[in-house]
Amino acid sequence: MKAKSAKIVIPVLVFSIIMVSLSANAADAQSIPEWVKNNALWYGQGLISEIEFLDAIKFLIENDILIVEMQEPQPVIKHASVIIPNGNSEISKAGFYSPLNLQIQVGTTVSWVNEDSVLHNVQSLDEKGKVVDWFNSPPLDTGDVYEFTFEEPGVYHYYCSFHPWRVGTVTVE
Ligand SMILES: [Cu+2]
Repeated sequence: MKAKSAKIVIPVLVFSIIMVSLSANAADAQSIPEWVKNNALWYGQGLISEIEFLDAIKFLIENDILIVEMQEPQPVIKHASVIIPNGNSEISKAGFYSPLNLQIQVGTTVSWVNEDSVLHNVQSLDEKGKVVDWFNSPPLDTGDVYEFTFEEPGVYHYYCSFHPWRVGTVTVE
């Protein structure tokens, strides 16, 4: 008894999927062959096997009559960059880290990119402005990149030990 009711439910379910697809792809409405329509009926009546019935569905998918849209999960952005721009070595009202306060989610990898013509580094600072070994780059030449992944929320400050007036912030939420 149980098997019989399942047999009826499946064609109804499949046909409702086909209807949804057809409403979105009206141009394909005529392209469902009669034998496919009959297959569903016959399957519901127990005249053909499940494999034969599913073959009809497979036919619809393979011939792009039934469009199955796969939705890829949106990747969470887990990468961000800080540019060390030209003029960053100077004591000036320009040439700041860009962005000066980077806001990211936990688990984000940050790349510091030295786009200046001068060597820089990235040294993490504690709340008293003392260098701590949370994230510390070697000297970065022009074009060099230093990466660090932030796994804990917090407000992180850093500076360049060659140009200590340049202080930046990474806020991790
Ligand atoms: Cu520097």
